[in-house]
Amino acid sequence: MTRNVLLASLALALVLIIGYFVFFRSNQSDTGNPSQNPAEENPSQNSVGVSISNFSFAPSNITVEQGTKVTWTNNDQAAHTVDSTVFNSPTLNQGQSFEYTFNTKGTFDYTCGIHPNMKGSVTVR
Ligand SMILES: [Cu+2]
Repeated sequence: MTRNVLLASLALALVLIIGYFVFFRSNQSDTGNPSQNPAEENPSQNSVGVSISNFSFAPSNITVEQGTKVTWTNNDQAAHTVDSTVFNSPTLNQGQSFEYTFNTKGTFDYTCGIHPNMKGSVTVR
């Protein structure tokens, strides 16, 4: 009788141990997934947004890694452009965007072609 109870206890312990390892392994594969996510997040880290609002670029001066795509979005009712010696946007009406990928290191100053007092820069390192 006590031997049967002992065997039942051992069987239960065995089931719990197996269950623990199955659970532990499934958790390990779960923790494996987040390590894949940073690689998937890298492309998004290589894109930066600049808002055009209140007749200014925000942020006006940014520093990005080589290969970063910068997207300017006009949030003003007034039309603006993004003009430099290496890139020129079309006229951006409210809600429209312009993007440029910076593959060359250096500092690129730009202005709005319609409002020359609006200034910004992108430093690529
Ligand atoms: Cu403007």
